[in-house]
Amino acid sequence: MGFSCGIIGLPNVGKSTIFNALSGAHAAMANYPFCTIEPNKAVVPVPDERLIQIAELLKKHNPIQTRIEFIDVAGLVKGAAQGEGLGNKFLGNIRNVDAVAHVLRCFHHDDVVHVVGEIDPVRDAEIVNTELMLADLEVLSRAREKIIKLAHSGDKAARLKCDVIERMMAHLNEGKMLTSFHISEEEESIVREFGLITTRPMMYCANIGEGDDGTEEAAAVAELAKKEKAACIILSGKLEEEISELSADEKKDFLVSMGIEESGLDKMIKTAYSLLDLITYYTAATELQAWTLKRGTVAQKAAGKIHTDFEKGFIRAEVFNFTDLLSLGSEHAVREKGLLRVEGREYVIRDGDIVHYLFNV
Ligand SMILES: Nc1nc2c(ncn2[C@@H]2O[C@H](COP(=O)(O)OP(=O)(O)O)[C@@H](O)[C@H]2O)c(=O)[nH]1
Ligand SMILES: [Mg+2]
Repeated sequence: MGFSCGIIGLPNVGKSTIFNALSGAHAAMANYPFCTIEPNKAVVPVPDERLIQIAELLKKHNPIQTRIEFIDVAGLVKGAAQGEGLGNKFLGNIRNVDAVAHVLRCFHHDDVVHVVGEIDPVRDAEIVNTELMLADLEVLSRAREKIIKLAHSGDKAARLKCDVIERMMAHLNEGKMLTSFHISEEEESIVREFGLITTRPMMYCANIGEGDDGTEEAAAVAELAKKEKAACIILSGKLEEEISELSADEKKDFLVSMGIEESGLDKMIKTAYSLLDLITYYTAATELQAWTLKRGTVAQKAAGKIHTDFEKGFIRAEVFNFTDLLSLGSEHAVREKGLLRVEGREYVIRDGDIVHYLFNV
């Protein structure tokens, strides 16, 4: 399965509105082989200007974008960490995502009740983040209980584990999320097994209204994000919902008329992508298609993500990069210049590579 981003936040902040815009925009994509899996899950194509340029240069029609999954995670309320309300379900859902988009309400609207009171996104962020940290503390304290005896008896592995657990708990008790907790590579595998929520990279999504409604609040969110070194985007869920109903051409015209280059949603998708440290590369043997990889993936593994046969029978990969294609204008010119390379199974695929796999069947 691909990479996923969970949309979280207090009730009535605009999560579902943003989610609907994301899945609506997806429904409008004609050449798109995947569909919505569940009502709260949407597989969204990643906007990719390079893909459009490659399609032109290689004369390929209907290129296929790579995709990322968004999940509308319902049910976060105060007390979720104690399993209140839909708490447990919520925590279960969020443990399965790779990154988190934390929606904060900045828009004012008397008809839409705020569950806590006045519009104050920074306070809201604190409420939600506290729940997430409590949930992690809960998991860690249970894990600690399980192994503390063994650790005290001198078991080396248990002691190491216990030590990491205690340091993470201390970190959380200082009110800091685990994204800012530094761990060694050795400890990383220990940490992974707990499915901790606040280790997930997070972006804040300041949801503003129309005109200048909420811009002041959004500025406060941006400030908070800067302090926490978190990513931050500003968008209007309502507006994005309207944009998502437009055709590609209408959307372009609309954005130009607004004086903006890309929609908030496109920014959100790209930000989720960059949070996960993903790269995009391309295959063009038959269809032109973009693929997502975790940075650092080697060619043989990458091939296996397309088809297991590609991995098993891997011989070599012919590789050139988008930048060379763009500057030279054609694959032919790239070959002439000797910039098409033959690489082996250990080659680390780079962002923008265009790869042709050769394999035995
Ligand atoms: N005015 C305005 N209302 C919004 C905006 N985003 C969401 N809403 C409204 O806020 C209410 C709650 O939105 P929803 O997406 O269901 O929130 P959720 O509970 O976080 O999923 C709905 O009535 C939306 O129409 C916005 O940007 N501006
Ligand atoms: Mg909702």
